[in-house]
This record gives sequence, structure tokens and C-alpha cells, in this order.
Amino acid sequence: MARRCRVCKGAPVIDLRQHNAAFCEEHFLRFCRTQVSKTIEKHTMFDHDDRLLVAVSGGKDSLALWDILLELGYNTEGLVIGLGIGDYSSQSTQTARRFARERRLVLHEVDLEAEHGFTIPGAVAGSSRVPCSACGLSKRHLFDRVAREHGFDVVVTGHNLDDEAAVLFGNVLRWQTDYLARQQPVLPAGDGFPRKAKPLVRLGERETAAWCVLRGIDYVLDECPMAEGNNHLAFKDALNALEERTPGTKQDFYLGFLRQGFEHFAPPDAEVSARAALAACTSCGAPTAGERCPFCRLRDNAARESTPIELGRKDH
Ligand code: Q46
Ligand code: ZN
Ligand code: ZN
Repeated sequence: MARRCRVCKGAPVIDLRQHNAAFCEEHFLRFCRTQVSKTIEKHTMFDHDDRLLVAVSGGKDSLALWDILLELGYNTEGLVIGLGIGDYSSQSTQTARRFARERRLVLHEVDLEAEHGFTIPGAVAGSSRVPCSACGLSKRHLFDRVAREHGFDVVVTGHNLDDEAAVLFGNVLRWQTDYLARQQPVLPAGDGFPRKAKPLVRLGERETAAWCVLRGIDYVLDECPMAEGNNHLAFKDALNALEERTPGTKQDFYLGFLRQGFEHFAPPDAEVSARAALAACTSCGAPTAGERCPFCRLRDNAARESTPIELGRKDH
């Protein structure tokens, strides 16, 4: 017989095996809000005086995040980036706009092609670069830039438990200790970069999708076509298979790492303060270790690759 709601014993809308509990609509929504506020407080992510810039993709995670932060009374504006990935990007932007318009929220927009002269597919065509690495680099750069220009205190992203467990799995498989040293749900501001926070790390994809359905939020169902075949999806599949056999595996793996594993990889304070100071990118002014930041190099390479007369020229 199906379990009843853990709180009120009413008819359940969802069964969360990893929590050994089912919830009715009201108590599921309350459960999600509590998980998010617990994460925000536990990791001292931000408070109600901070101005938050929510990175919005039009997918279930970022829209659920924005909605939950609004419900919790935080001061938020959104940012959507037009990545130029065909229909997927147009749908993302339109969905984000609709969400913001219906709720009278401020949504900032940056279009890679219109403002920087390249798209993600264009930047990786003819190069050995993985699309998600060019894309991630561009998104981080633009989130940081908009946050700096508009005086936001924190950039918040919709990475959920499934994402973070898959990234952790990949980092552990290859013992990428420098990445493990930074895999925290909050990164402090520093060196000209704003604080970054991931308040959804206690909720899985199934929960963010259920949140959107129950709250009547329209979100982009299609996955990004450029993600196909990447390792991140393979790590998610592997973890899903383990989760199926033993519910709670993902949360034990990731939250256990935060509790007991992270401290073994975090660099000592002395090492952090001895790091070389960053200079301003000579092209855009963003903090960077080199002369030009990775985003400006990517943009310039993409421009070169798309200029027929210079095709084949390599950037050293
Ligand atoms: S949008 Fe960009 Fe993602 Fe598409 S290319 Fe990869 S990183 S999968 S969240
Ligand atoms: Zn209930
Ligand atoms: Zn730059």
C-alpha cells in the first residue's frame, strides 16, 4: 500500500525513497523550502540584505530555485544568457522571459552572438574544445561580469544534488584534488569575483521537476543538444543505477563529502594567501592570471576561426 504523507497522513503526491517518506502537495512544497533554507543557513550563503543574481536557463532547476528564493523572501533578479545553441537557446530565453514577466521580476539578458560576436557551437567548431567547457567558461565570465556591473553580492545557480554528486564522482574517479578543494556549495567573494552559491544541493532533479509541476511553472523540457555523450551524463546514469538499488546513495556520497571529505582537500590558509594576485584582463578588465582572460581568448579564437582568410591559423 502506498505510503501516506509523513506529516498529515493525507494523500501523497510524491514518494521520496531516499528520505523514506511520502508527502502531500502542501508538505512537499514545505519540505523543499525547508531543505533550501537549511542549506542557505548551514553554509552561510547569504541573508535577506544581500542582492542575489539568479542564473536562469529556463530549465526546472533554475526556475524552481528562483521561485523558492522568492517564497523565502530574498532580494533577487535573474540573468539569462543567449548561448546560440539553436532552438534550445531560443526556448530557454523565452521561458525565462515569460517566468519573469508573469511575476514582474527583473531579468537581465546577455546574448553571446549579438554582444560578443560568437555562439557556443561556433566557438567549438573546428577545435578540440568540449562544448560544455567553452560554455561553462562563458557563463561564469558573464555571470561574474553582470554581478560586478550591477553591484550584486552573490551569484546563485540551480545546481542540484544530482549535478553535484555527478561532478564529485567524476572528480574522485580521476582524483582531481584541485577541483575537490573547491567543490563547496558556496565560494566566498575574492580577487574581484562575486560570491557563488548553490542553494539546491539538497534537492534532486525529481524534486525540482515536481516543484515546478505543482507550482504551475512552465519550464524547458528538452536537454541541451550539446550535452549528448558527455561524461557528466554517464556519471549521472551510474549514480542513478546505484540509487535505484540503494536509495540515499547520492545524498550520502555528496553530503558525506561535505561533512567528512572536503577538509582533506581544502588548501591551508597560508597557501591561499600566497597565491599570485590576479591582474585585470587587458581586453575586458576581468580579473585573470594571464594577460587576457579565458573568455576574451575564446572570443578572439572564435572570431579567427570564422574569418575564412585566416582559417587554420593557430593561437599560441
Ligand atoms: S548549456 Fe552549455 Fe550546459 Fe549545453 S553546452 Fe554544456 S554547459 S550542456 S548546463
Ligand atoms: Zn501532508
Ligand atoms: Zn577579458
